[in-house]
Amino acid sequence: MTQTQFTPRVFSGIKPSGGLTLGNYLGAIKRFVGMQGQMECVYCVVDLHAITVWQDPRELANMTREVAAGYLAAGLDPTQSILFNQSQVSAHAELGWIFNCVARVGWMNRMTQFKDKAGANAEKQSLGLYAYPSLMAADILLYHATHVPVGDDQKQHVELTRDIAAKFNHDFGVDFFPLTTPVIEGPAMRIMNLRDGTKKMSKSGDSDMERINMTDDADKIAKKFKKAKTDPEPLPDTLDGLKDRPEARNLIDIYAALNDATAEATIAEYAGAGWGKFKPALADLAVAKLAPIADEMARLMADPAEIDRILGAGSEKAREIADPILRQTYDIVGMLRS
Ligand code: AQP
Repeated sequence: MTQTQFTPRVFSGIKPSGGLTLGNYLGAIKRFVGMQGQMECVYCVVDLHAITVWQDPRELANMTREVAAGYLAAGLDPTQSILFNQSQVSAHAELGWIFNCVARVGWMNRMTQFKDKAGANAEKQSLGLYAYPSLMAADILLYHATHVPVGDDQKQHVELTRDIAAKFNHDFGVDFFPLTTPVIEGPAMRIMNLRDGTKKMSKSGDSDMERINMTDDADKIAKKFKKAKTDPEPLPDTLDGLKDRPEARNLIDIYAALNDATAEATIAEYAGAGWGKFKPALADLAVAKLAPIADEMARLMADPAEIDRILGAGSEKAREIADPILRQTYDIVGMLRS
């Protein structure tokens, strides 16, 4: 069956589970801002996802504001895009429940992120952490979003979103939810940990030295890149030469993404250079790009009431799209509404 043409719309989100990292910036925020103006964009601070692992209630609201400040400081315009936090739009949780009843346990068992995060302690994890991909499907499909820009780590979850949409449409004999396209492109789709190039850079990683935070100052950024794990070899002249050098490849990808260049052009520019030349150049570039954003985040965070106002206004706009889609979903499923 060919699908209805859905109006192009972007949805994506970031969880307020810690300070924003360079991975969040390059893999998500910078690209979200780049899509603004191309089609309608809905961007969310997904606080319901954050509590799938323990969050201190005294910190959560502030972390939510900080993620919002990161979006705004990087160039997101709340008059052009919808910016809000998930828990202010209850339709997310409601559609999430419907999708818990559509998704199959076998599908969830295949989600590699749960296995990575839960490790040997799966039995002790929250049910929310296990089920979160179906809430993520609800986040996306509640807006009939056609495009979802994400980092590579979220690809499997967007594919699951398509499976949930297809099963819902099939089970109820409708053509109601779009088959969303994941938008995963550019050199920064998986920024790796600075101390171990085989692990993703994460907000909640053990050591602060393994990540660049969006709020790090110039000294910290320089120190972290200086201490970043590398190998004794100079840079080769093509990307093929970086095949078994994950840490080196990661630093090239970071440079390329910050510089709006390709990894190929970056390796050609630094062919033959040693780390003594490349790392300071990378640190200077990162400071030049991140410092103005960090300054703007600090300015915004000094006025939390204004951030709350922006998120409140964004939530109203989000509800205008989400509520009718939820109501139609209830009708399709057969829920009685008096
Ligand atoms: N290292 C990364 N490289 C590229 N993209 C990344 N993203 C996250 N880390 C990287 C992208 O940022 C968006 C928001 O992700 P999230 O914070 O909601 O969830 P996450 O991927 O689980 O992020 P973290 O930093 O690893 O959080 P914690 O440690 O709390 O679990 C997504 O588009 C993601 O792809």
